[in-house]
Amino acid sequence: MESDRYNFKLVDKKWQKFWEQNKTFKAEIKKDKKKFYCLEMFPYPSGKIHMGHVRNYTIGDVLARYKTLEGYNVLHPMGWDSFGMPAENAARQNNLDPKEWTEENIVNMKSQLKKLGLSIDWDREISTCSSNYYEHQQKIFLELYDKGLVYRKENYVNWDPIDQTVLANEQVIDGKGWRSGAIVERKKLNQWFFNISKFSEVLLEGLDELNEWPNKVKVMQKNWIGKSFGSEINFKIEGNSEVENIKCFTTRPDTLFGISFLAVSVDHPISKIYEKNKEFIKFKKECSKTGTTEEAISQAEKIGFKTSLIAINPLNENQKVCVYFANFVLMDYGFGAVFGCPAHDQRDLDFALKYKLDVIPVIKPTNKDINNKIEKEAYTGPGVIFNSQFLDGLKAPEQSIIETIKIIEQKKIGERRINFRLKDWGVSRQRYWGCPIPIAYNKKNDIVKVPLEKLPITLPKNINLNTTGNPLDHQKEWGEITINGEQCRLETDTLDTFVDSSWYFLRFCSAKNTDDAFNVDEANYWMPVDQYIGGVEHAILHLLYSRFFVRALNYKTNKINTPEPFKGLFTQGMVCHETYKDKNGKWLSPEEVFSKNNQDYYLKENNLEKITVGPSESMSKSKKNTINPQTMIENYGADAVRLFILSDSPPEKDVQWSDQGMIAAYKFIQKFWVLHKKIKQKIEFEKNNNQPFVNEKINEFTNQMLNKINISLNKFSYNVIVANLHEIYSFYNKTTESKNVGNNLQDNYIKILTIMLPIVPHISNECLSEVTDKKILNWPKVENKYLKNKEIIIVIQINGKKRSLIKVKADIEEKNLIELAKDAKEIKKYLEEKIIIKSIFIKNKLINLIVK
Ligand code: ANZ
Repeated sequence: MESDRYNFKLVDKKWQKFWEQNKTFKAEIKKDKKKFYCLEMFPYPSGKIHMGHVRNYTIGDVLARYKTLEGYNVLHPMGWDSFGMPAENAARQNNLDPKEWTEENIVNMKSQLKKLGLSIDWDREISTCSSNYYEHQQKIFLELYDKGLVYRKENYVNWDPIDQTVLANEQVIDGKGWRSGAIVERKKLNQWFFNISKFSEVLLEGLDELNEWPNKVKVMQKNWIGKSFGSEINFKIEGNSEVENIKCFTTRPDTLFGISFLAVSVDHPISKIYEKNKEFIKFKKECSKTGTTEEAISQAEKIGFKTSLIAINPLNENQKVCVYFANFVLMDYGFGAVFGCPAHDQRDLDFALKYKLDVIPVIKPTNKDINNKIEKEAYTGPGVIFNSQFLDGLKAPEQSIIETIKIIEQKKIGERRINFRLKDWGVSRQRYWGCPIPIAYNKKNDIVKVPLEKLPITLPKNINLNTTGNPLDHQKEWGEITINGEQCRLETDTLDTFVDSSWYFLRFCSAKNTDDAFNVDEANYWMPVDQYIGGVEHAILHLLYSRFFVRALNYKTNKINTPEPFKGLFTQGMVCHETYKDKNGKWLSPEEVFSKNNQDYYLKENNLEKITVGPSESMSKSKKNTINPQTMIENYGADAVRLFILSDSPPEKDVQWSDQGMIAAYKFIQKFWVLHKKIKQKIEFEKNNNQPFVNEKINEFTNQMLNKINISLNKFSYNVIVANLHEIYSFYNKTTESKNVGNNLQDNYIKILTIMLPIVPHISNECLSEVTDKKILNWPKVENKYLKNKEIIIVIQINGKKRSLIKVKADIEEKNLIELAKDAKEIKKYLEEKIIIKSIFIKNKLINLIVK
């Protein structure tokens, strides 16, 4: 190694090789040690790492390295969420094999991640598209099927009639297929489902235990599970002998006297009566343009189809209303039917205004300033019930809902009911590049489980992906399977990739196990994940599915000791960059533009053309505002990139990419190397110093710094630690200016380098190797005696007599101490109607207040 110039390329390579060859980060069960399982989000192998990965994995790496130094037995694994649409699309466009494309990407991304110097146990690497992984997933599927947690049912899907495929809700744009542009149809298809709704209540209750999760994520999950308390109400129907009753679910039974219509979903069983009605068929088609998400439905214009049926208010037989089919009523919530109370529900009001139906207010606002008259806005606030016969006078909602339900139950026209919004998870995808579902159908079309010895069902190779619909439907030979002597056809749907990521954290515990998905003892040693780190975009689906999966695996056969897979969750912010557009509004990448003054930007290839600079936004390929991590690592070294990505913003907030910031981080590393050389010389000098002395200032600074960094590490305030590194530099730089520094320099410097290790591991290791022979380093312990801010006890005297003792921060100033003394219970009585005329203060010991 060159001695005076810091060559990050050599240093980075040296340490990365060292870590790899010595398998430094290999995790093994050590029962005598406390374990720590650190996990970051499962990357999709798109080909190149992006800055979001750099930030996510650097944050996780700091923690994993810190915990290792603290003496924990750390598991810090990495794998690839490698099934999914992009591989299939890329393969289709470029006539490639999705497997080859994916595997090549994995090789690239892995080498990029290694260059960041992550403390990963690569021996546990997994990839979901490998049959070593999905074989176990197929077994799990069958296990859940046997437990009754997997079923097949007909369900409505978005159907693209040109591509002959099911589209996810996000793939339907303005009612059209994103690729074909065809008008999307609602089609009933047989689909596979996981019975997640069975766990609604426990998934909701479990959130209370997750006290190391951000509250916002818990709120999002809570809303997604959506527990509603209300009542079912049975309405008698007139007008058609085939329909006697319609049941509705309501959270506001207390508004029943405000009813002006009853609405049902177009898929409600009563739609049978209208099956052949041309107008109804047209209406149903119109409704199918809305898409199937609740959001899409709530935003769409409310439309209805009036039937000849009449519903009777069960609390007031004289009140009769028309029954409509309406596009805003979902079939898979409650009973697929609602009673409309336009005065107190906005959707109902929109509908009533359109079809000129009555608006009958039944809640009088308690706040007199609010107008009782309903025009364009429904009143949903508190009040008192009126216009409602025997319910009049009840306080809404706290009294009125409960009281109305009691009456409904007495009259036997309905009963209380809890509903959950959470729906069963549809896992069927009509795609090639996913985990095959281990199910077949016999000639009678019965479901037949593929026997375990025939697993894994692997995907056929070298097939034509440029087909309409699911490519697997065209693989006749692949689809043939004999089960128990019977000719069967394999299921051609593959599993949603969210299934792959719902149990990968268990697989990491036993990544090499060939017999089982995971070994129960190993899972119970490592689980739960102590700290999970990732983007907030996974707040609902991925995290909820994983929470469901552990419960489903434990269902009937308790295996895993903890039902919650992720004990701590940290959601990091985005990496943002300014956006640039040329005069035609075309996005430009940062590499295509330049600036002389950081204000005006020009096109590089033609420096006359001024560029429009847009706001800083989260880096995305579509806006071309990305920075390639690999280039940065090559230009500035891994430590500088890590340092920069952690600086400026707390990890939970967005961080702005800036070239100056990147350069500053690079300069810091270089500067530190120069300091290191100086310190090294001083250490040598002190060894031969015949007038040795202990420099207390170094002890004090180092211990205080260590204490601060400990606090920041435990709060994820990594940006503060980066600022602390600058303080460390300044202090040590100044201290080493004196001729005699103190013979405690070496010990303290080793401590400093050790606490820098998690953030900038390459340079810290290199410096450490030059000042110590120790191979195993431990996180240094704070020596409390050097902490200024430790708490001390101070005597309070009044007119020279000891009256109380108070605990305060060391080095408290006189005026602050007087204020605290005045507030102390035992002192107050001596100060009543007195004034303090003088105080005698002995720092960190005593204060004597002279009063008159
Ligand atoms: C009458 C009523 C009056 C309602 C009122 C609200 C306010 P949450 O809280 O989300 O559970 N609803 C019931 N089933 C429905 C379905 N299948 N599709 C669409 N809407 C449905 O919402 C419960 C409310 O959503 C229920 O209470 C019902 O409207 C509607 F002043 O009943 B309500």
